[in-house]
Amino acid sequence: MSYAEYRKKILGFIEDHEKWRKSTINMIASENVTSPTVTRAVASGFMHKYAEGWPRARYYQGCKYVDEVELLGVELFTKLFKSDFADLRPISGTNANQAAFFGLTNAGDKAIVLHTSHGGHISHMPFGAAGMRGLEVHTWPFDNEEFNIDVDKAEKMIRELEPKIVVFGGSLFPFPHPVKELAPVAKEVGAYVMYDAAHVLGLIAGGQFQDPLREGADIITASTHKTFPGPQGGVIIYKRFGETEEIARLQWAIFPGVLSNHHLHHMAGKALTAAEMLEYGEAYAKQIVKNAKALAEALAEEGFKVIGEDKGYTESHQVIVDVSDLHEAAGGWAAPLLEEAGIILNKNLLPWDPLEKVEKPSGLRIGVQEVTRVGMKEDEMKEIARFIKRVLIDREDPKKVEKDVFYFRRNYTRVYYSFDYGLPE
Ligand code: DSN
Repeated sequence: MSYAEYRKKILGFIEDHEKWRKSTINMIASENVTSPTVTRAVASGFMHKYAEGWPRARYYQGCKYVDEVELLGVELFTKLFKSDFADLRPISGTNANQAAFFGLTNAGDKAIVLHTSHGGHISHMPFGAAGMRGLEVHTWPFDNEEFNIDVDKAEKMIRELEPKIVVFGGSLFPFPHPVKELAPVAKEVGAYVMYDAAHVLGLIAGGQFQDPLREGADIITASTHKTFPGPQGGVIIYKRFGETEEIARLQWAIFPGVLSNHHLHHMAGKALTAAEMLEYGEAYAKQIVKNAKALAEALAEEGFKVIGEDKGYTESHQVIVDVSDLHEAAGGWAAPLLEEAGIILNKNLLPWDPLEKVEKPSGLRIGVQEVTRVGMKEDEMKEIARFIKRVLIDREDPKKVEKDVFYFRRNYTRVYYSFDYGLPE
């Protein structure tokens, strides 16, 4: 193949991907779509620039416009999250977590985090960023019935272990974590309280989940592309949580600790997304939660075992379904079959699954933040539940369902809750 043919092929795959994504129902709980405005920022000349360091105190020349954007971005984020500071430099959620662990702890310190099998993120684990920092990682006691951290046992654990840091938040996250109950206990033993808001940052921005900084968290780390509908990236948001030296140490951990140059085009995209969320975030987050509840109810009516019935199924963007009764390979069977039908979501371990079931876990994790952003509401959630039933319960040919998904999906071509298109009707 000539290099020109490589070019043609690569550009062709990108086009195919974009066309395909617009013809499918994307329900990966950790993804979203950016508005045309934000997409423009990411495809801008900011991608060709080095900055390093703080606005107006850079290690590189030529940053006069970049600096203005970053300062506006910091202003928008601190307003949105009512924080004292926001650092837009981390290039991913994991990068933000890495910086937080290096900035707040020393090797050998103890941490309490949510286990991945209970929905925690890999970067919190011994084999992830926390382990790379050399932390002694302990995991929160988990109440399967409540689908949440067990507060009484956790309180005891904090007092016994006296950790240096406790971490809330995770990837399977239907209900708010008990921050206001446990943060005071963590403070008693001198621990930092970190909240990984990667999944729920947009819900927090819209005032529809919990408010970690008001509930006792010192620092929020997050990615910027899930319910917060920005470009891929990370952010660290905090109040003045300690002495100037402690804050300086965190800032040092971000730069030059875990990154040199941040991605300036993504930084600009994050800044613009924060403006979108200040304008439309409340409406967006409200509709996400309404849609998640509507989808959960519709799936339960169609005969699925949806987690959390006695608690209203979910308070976030996530709906969790146990499909272990439907097939021996459970989620490992259901997720690829749904992909054939144009419905894209993840298989997921449920808290009671043994780790060996990682390829055939009991659960499906379904996120409604993207379908909400393209303008879908409660009625469309019922339609999506019917598509899922046709594939997984009625065992219809997924290719037949895919055709109907295609015709359904093509009505949703705009990215709402944005300055480009405003609110959906
Ligand atoms: N693990 C990813 C997810 O929740 O999908 C995020 O890093």
